[in-house]
Amino acid sequence: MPDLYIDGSWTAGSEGVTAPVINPADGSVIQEVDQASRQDVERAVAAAKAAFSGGGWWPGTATGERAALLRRTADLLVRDKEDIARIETLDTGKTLVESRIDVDDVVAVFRYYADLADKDAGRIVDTGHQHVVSRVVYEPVGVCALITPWNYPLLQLSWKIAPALAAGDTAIIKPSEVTPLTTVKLVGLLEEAGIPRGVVNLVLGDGPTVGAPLTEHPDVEMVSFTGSVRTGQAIIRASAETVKKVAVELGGKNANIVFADTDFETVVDYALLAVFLHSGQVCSAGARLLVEDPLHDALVEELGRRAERIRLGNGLEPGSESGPLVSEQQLAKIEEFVASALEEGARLVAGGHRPDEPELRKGFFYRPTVLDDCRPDMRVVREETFGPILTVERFSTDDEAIALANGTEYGLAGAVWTKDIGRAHRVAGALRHGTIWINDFHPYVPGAEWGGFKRSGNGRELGPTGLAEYREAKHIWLNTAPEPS
Ligand code: TXE
Repeated sequence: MPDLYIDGSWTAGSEGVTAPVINPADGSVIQEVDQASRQDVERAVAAAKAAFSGGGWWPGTATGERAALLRRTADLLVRDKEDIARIETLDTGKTLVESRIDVDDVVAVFRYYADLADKDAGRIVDTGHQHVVSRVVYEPVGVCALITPWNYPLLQLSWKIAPALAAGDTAIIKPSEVTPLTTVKLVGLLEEAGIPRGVVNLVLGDGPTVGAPLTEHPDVEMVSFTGSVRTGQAIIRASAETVKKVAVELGGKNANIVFADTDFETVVDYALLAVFLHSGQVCSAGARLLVEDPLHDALVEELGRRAERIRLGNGLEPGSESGPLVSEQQLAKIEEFVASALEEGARLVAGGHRPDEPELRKGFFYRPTVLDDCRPDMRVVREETFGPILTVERFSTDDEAIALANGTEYGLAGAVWTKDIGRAHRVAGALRHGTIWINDFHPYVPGAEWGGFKRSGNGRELGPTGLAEYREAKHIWLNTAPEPS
């Protein structure tokens, strides 16, 4: 079956181009997928526009019907969970355990927005006049381009498509060219759930050929993007031409602050999970460990010991604790980051190389790495590595910890570990991050907003704000007793 979905039909690219999708665990080709041309992008935008404005029938659909469609999609995801999780693992390299959690999370996101869709119809505003009814209502924005990355292909898409459909928007989805497979599956499930023709369209391909034309198109009203800062900046610039709404999530350089009074065993487990989940390819990865002086030496030693014991392997194999990096390009980037850190004076505590096992060397694996004696001016500390690298810095006061954690261009997430709850709240209040965990790392719920301060982006996903992004507010003023003036 062809892989593009335009105007309610599965189709190959108009130029007949395909591209291989690579299994990062062994470098093999999983399958070839159809690639969209600029002409296909045009057709997809035209279909989304027609579905939005052709008689206004998709945005005009009863909210309950749109919610029912989201619920049906969630049920289909539950039905196909194992199949989808396996494909996500093949495509991204993450372990099957992680992929199953992703599918569960996606189901929860669809159900959350199904429940929220009809909860807020707007409000009545007090005008000071008895004879005037002033209403604020929410309407869909229009045609939305949803551009997603390769680390959480299915999950990131759900954060965008579920609220967009709940709001009554129509969409063109462009997944990362590196990991398109589960997105194709999800669009198939939306079709099975009964999505009307043209409401959801899927175009596959790279940024310049498929992503950029979407961000430049005058009929696209909004772009929601998750990815790198550099591409995010290009998208914001391109969107400025036609004054589109833009919501971008651009990653982070997240501090995990550990005070000396915290429970040692617990924080070891969580610090490893914080940074090495999905081999560090997580926008909220706890890649920067900040440790209070008295705990520093013991914690670093134990983290190094435990990192060396992490079992790398193909994500489909039950014994694997951590999978490969997503691509050869990411692997090369990580090798370069470690080399630069060592040159700048970091001390290698664990990892710092590709694994020795011949079968792992076929894939894009890299040993979990711990670097001590790091400083805020080092490149490995300043920039998002998006790989299995933990950098360790030390501090001796609360203010120093706060200054270190805030001393980055990013502001997505971070954590504070202490038994002193007053100190935890003080520090959490001072951090310029979109999410703060106290004595935890990584959990999220669909009902709580997600997004970044500073260069981590603008706009929010999830929660009520994640729905509001896909709506316009309209003020309707009704004078019930007009009189000649
Ligand atoms: O990202 P890109 P890449 C960070 C992470 C990673 C780095 C590079 O540090 O190492 O980015 O990854 C599409 N117009 N994050 O190069 O380029 C592209 O096809 C429109 C953090 O893969 O940002 C893909 O669908 N679209 C991040 C998507 O943008 C364009 C997750 C993301 O790709 C485009 C991923 C253009 N001009 C990477 N150029 C996070 N925030 O979690 C590319 N794209």
